[in-house]
Amino acid sequence: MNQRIFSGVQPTGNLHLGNYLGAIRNWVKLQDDYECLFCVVDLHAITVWQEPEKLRQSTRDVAAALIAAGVDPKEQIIFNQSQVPGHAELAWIFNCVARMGWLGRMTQFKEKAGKDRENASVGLFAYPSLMAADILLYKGTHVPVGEDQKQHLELARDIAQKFNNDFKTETFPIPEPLILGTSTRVMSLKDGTKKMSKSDPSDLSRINMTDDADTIARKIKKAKTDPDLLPDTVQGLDGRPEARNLLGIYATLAETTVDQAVQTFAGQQFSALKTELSDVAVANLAPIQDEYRRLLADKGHVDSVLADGAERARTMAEPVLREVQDVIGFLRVKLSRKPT
Ligand code: AQP
Repeated sequence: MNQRIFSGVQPTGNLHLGNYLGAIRNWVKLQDDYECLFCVVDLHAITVWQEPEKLRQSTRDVAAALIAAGVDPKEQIIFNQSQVPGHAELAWIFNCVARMGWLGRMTQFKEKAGKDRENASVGLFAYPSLMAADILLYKGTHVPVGEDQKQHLELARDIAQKFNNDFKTETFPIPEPLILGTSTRVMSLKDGTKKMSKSDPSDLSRINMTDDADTIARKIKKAKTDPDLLPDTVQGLDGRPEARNLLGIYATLAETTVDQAVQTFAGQQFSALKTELSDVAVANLAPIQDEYRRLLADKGHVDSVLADGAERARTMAEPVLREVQDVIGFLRVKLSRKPT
């Protein structure tokens, strides 16, 4: 069987350097070795409130950013999740396979729902069932996951296994995590212990993929530091989350190791690192931004890429859904009218 990857990104706002270095940049590399589905996961996004017009725009923006970063929409499939109804359909079936206790243990739900759990959407609770459906709808064999998504992938594996056991079938592969050595966890510029996030209320906490050179330089200049000079060993970064974060981002962008970056800036002030970091961030992002603007200016282009992707994804999903329906015992009736 082909090795098939499913990856998703939520259209919940501006993509930032964390999304790029932690995910998108790696996806671009994966397309050489795997058959990939890259999905703008709008069904996941609505587990918390989204303004309809912004959601539509963010969906286009995220798709454009993926293409601008180097995902090839002809070779791979780029689509938005809501346009392939099989995701929601299989997620429902998986809601009936997953156990309350399994979902109740998910730390992301606890974090995102916070103290106001009673007020969280049912969708936020059931989010991991949808994530399992995203992968298994295409019999995905591998999922590139960051630390924060490991628990959800475990759950997807448990769901696949329970489905296969309950129905005595081998319908679903048990998807494997693809831990990428190159992936980086990028932390907030305002707090080195919190991850850089689209939903952080402070725009100064993140570098958006669309920030211009001046904005990038200003945000890095304002980034939180500590009063000491930069250390001369990696061990010297212990207990210094901001220094670790800035050096980590620098190392990833400059395609070097953290060890090497520490050597480069040993004993220097943060300002020296910040200047270099701004330059390397701009050098990495500028070509992507040019292409991104060009794609969005070409009215209708991104929508046509998404339409093509959705059609191809539907074609792949249909036989899997039919197989699942047969296994479960749903009576499949012949429709005289083609569904839209
Ligand atoms: N700070 C980060 N460092 C490294 N990787 C990150 N990712 C997100 N933030 C960082 C990775 O980006 C991919 C897409 O993420 P997502 O948009 O689906 O959701 P998220 O992880 O919840 O990202 P945000 O920015 O924190 O969004 P909000 O604020 O809406 O929740 C994933 O592979 C993720 O690991």
